[in-house]
Order: sequence, then structure tokens, then C-alpha cells
Amino acid sequence: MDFPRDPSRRRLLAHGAALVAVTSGAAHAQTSPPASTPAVPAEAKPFPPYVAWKNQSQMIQHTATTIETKRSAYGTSIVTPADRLYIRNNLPAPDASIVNDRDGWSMAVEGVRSPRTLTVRELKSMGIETTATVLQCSGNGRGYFPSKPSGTKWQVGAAGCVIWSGVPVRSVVAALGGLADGARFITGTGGEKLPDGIDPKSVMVERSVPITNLEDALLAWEMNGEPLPHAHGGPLRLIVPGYSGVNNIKYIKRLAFTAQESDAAIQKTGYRISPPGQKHSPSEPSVWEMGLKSWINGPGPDTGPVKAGTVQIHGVAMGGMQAVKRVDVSIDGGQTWREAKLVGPDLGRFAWRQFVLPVKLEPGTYQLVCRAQDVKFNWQEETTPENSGGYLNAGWRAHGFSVTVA
Ligand SMILES: Nc1nc2c(c(=O)[nH]1)N[C@H]1C(S)=C(S)[C@@H](COP(=O)(O)O)O[C@H]1N2
Ligand SMILES: [Mo]
Repeated sequence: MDFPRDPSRRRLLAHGAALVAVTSGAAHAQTSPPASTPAVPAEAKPFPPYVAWKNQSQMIQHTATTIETKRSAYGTSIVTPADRLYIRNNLPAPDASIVNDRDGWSMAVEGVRSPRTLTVRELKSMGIETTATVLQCSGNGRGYFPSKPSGTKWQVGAAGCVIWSGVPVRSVVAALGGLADGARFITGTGGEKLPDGIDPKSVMVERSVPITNLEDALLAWEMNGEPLPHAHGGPLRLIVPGYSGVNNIKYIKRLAFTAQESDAAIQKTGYRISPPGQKHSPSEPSVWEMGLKSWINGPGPDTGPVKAGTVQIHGVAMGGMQAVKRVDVSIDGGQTWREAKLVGPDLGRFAWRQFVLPVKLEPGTYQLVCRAQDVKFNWQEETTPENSGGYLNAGWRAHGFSVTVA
């Protein structure tokens, strides 16, 4: 079939990514022997200052604002460490000085009975909850769509499983007297400084999600047990569990309960599921809920040749809005399947699950794929239909790859 099972296509993808930022990085990865901690090629472009603290050897830099986690860097312990979690900014990040006084950061709340501006200090008095979610860019997997839609050619790495701590949005609403009449959407606005001389609506990061998310949405100030890094939206970020990355507004400065969706371009004409090759229109479905998806992390296409013997095939599986029930693995491109074991603690329906299947492999070449099933008995789709933005690719076949066992 015409999917990237063919290793030559994968190489092309790797080169495409490399051309943007690291030039000879991909060539290096192909020709050098496998190493448990791949070195950063000397020629690699250094990370920009706002993410200079990240572990560059574990990431792929597409541009200064699009940096993904290597497949081999996910590890096997569920939570994605901050130093290798992907980065995506639609606008340049605000100055890092905004985290100098975290508790003093303020956010306007509108569309409640008693609208007010609240500081993080005040929010911290309104409640605390902790939730684990998959944070995943809407375009994760775009690089695996055969038609190569424009946009960052993310592979699997524009995603991570992250633990957030903060105040539930519903507690804030309750503290401010409840929702105003007619509230149908939760609208969050990012705290970036907008460039001068441009219509703010054309660039601002402002997204609306249905009010049904009031139950699970969180205003987070901590990530993985530490103050929320500035690069990931500190001092304060809106988390909408189960919704794709763009709906999780960093450095949030306004939270509004609105009758209509935002008229910012990023909501109106951006992030819509449109027919291939066509411009987005506001009548098309917005990129909101994530789908059922899984992929194998090890052995992986970036871990080098595998030694014959028992191999622990492992990866991650997420259900979008539902918990994952089961994952099957195939070593022959989907002709035969075996059920993997879910391992590690269950961090709730919005987190991902790790899975593992021990398989004895003789020397040869194997096509590794996996597919997940959710608690409602849906199976992960084999192929995600193309859409012009290259969004929400969850097709199991496209996320497979071949490994050589020596
Ligand atoms: N304020 C603001 N929030 C934002 C963005 C942004 O550019 N500005 N980008 C969105 C997109 S497209 C994604 S995928 C995620 C990326 O989150 P991360 O950089 O913490 O990984 O943030 C989302 N929230
Ligand atoms: Mo994104």
C-alpha cells in the first residue's frame, strides 16, 4: 500500500525535517551506530534562548518555534519530562520576565455573574486539582500524510503526557457567582504582545471550546511537579483535557464564557477540518477533540539495528476523550496481531497508557504497527482521511515503520 512503510519515504521525511534546522542531523542519525543517548551533531542549530534549558539531544528542531520530541526519547515511564516536551508557538513567546512574579500574573474573567480580574495568588485560594493529560499538537503526525500538507512535518513527537496542577475552571466560575446567561463557549486568550500594525484578530491566539468542558478544564500553574515553565505557558495555562494542543492557551490573560466562538482568525478560519487543498471555512468542524491513537516508541526507527532475541515492543496509547482499553501489536504490517499488556499506573482517561509486548525476533526485517481500542470498543482507524491542514492524523498504518533485526 502507499503508506510510509517504505523506509525510503521515512528517510525523505527525516531529510525534510533536517533541512529546516539541523541540516546534516538526519544523515548523522542514519550512518552512525546506535547510541542510548544520541549526541547532538556539532553542526546542529542551538535552541533559541527561551528553550535553551531543553535537552537538545532528545529533540528535533524544525524551527525556533516548532521543536518535537524524538520517538526514542519518550522512555517508558508515562510522563514526558519537561526538558524534552515539544514546543509550538504560533506567535513569539512573551518575555520570560512574566514568570518573575508568578503569583502576580492576572487574568480577566468575563461572562460570569461577577466579572473580575484575578491574580494567580487569588486563583490559588479557589481550589486545587491535579490532572494528567496528553498535550498534542493538532498537526502531530502531519508528516505521515502522503500528500504532505503544508505546515510542520511533525512525526510522533508533538505530544507528551503531562501532569498539571491548578484550579478547576468550574471552581473559578462558582467563586464569581456562576455563568452569565447564554454562555456556550469557554474562550481563552494568550498573553502574547501582538505585533504593531497588524489586525490583532489576524494573529492573536484565542480559542473557544464548548462549555461542556467546564467540568474538566483546569487553570494550571504547575507542570510535572514544578512551576509551569514559561515556554509551556507559565505563569498560567488553560488546560482542556482531551482537546488538541492549540486549545490549551499558554500565558492566559483572559478567560471568557461567551455566547459565540471567538472571531479571531485562529478560531474562525484556522484549525478546521477542510477537504484536501482547500482553505478553511468557519462552517467546518473545529479541531477540538483528539482521537484514539497509539504508536510504538521502541524499538524505533531512530534506535538503530535491533539484536535478535526477545524484544520488548513498547509504546503509548491514548483515547482522546475516552480511556484506552487495549492495544494490539503487529510485526507484519497488520496481517496478524497480538494483544499487548498495558503497564504502569492508570493516570486517568486523558493520560496515555504505556503498553508492552515481548516478542522473540529472528534476524530479518519487520514492519511494526500497533492499534488501540477504547473503553467504548472503538478501534483506532487504519487511515485518517487527508485534510488540508494535515490535522489529527491518527492512522495506525502511517505511524508504523520497519526495523531490521540482526
Ligand atoms: N498563548 C498561546 N497558547 C498556545 C499557543 C500559542 O502560540 N500561544 N500554541 C498552541 C499550540 S498550536 C500548541 S500545539 C500548544 C503547544 O504547547 P507547548 O509549546 O507547551 O508544547 O500550545 C497552544 N497554546
Ligand atoms: Mo499545535
